[in-house]
Amino acid sequence: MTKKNDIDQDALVLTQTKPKTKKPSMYKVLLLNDDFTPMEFVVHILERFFNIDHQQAVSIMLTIHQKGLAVVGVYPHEIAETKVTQVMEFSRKNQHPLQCTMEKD
Ligand code: TYC
Repeated sequence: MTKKNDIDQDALVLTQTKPKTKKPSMYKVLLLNDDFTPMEFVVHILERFFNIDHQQAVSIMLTIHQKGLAVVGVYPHEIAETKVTQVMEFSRKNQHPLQCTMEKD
């Protein structure tokens, strides 16, 4: 075949090697302060749903208590949504007004 045809095939290979995946957008999960949820309940939430050790959970809970809120994890959209749902459901069942939200990182 001609030289011209060889060049066309090289161009096709380059097109096919373009990356087909991209990193998912990440979302911050935030826990909000309130005047009623017991401190120990918030510590338990951080340990149970965010896999944070006891000492660090106490520290983060106190940060929320003092500053009003804290980021407690950063996850892809579906995982962040699951965390928010789990926290809201568990808080509601225990009759605490604890609020958990997510926002794009
Ligand atoms: N402010 C609550 C209290 O004094 C404790 C608390 C901490 C509540 C963190 C919510 O996300 C929270 N009992």
